[in-house]
Amino acid sequence: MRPESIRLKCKAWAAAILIAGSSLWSLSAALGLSSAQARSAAAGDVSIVDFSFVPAAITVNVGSAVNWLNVGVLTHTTTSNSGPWNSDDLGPGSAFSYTFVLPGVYVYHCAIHPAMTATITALASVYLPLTTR
Ligand SMILES: [Cu+2]
Repeated sequence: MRPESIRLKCKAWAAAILIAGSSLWSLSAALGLSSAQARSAAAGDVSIVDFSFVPAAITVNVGSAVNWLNVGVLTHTTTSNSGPWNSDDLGPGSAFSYTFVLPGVYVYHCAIHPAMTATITALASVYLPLTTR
């Protein structure tokens, strides 16, 4: 075999490996996005500790409920700044749940302690169709 044809074969293999590598990268990027969404959909729980919501910022998918549980010793509320929900008073051990129907960034607070604020981001559902070409 002439050295010229060996060199051409190497180039062809290098190109094939490059193409295979980049498709694998796109596939894992797509799968990475789906698993991030699965995690965020499950992260719908907020603890009301005295004087803070923990975590202070969470992301859920539209259609998911967020569950607040007052684990502190004082009474608090979870009250949306823009109106969709208001728990009224939640004594120690009380819980409240709200299901997000519209995407958006929702800021909320405690009506008793207005300095307690937090944010929920509700994402529209995203479908990643798998196609065969
Ligand atoms: Cu409070």
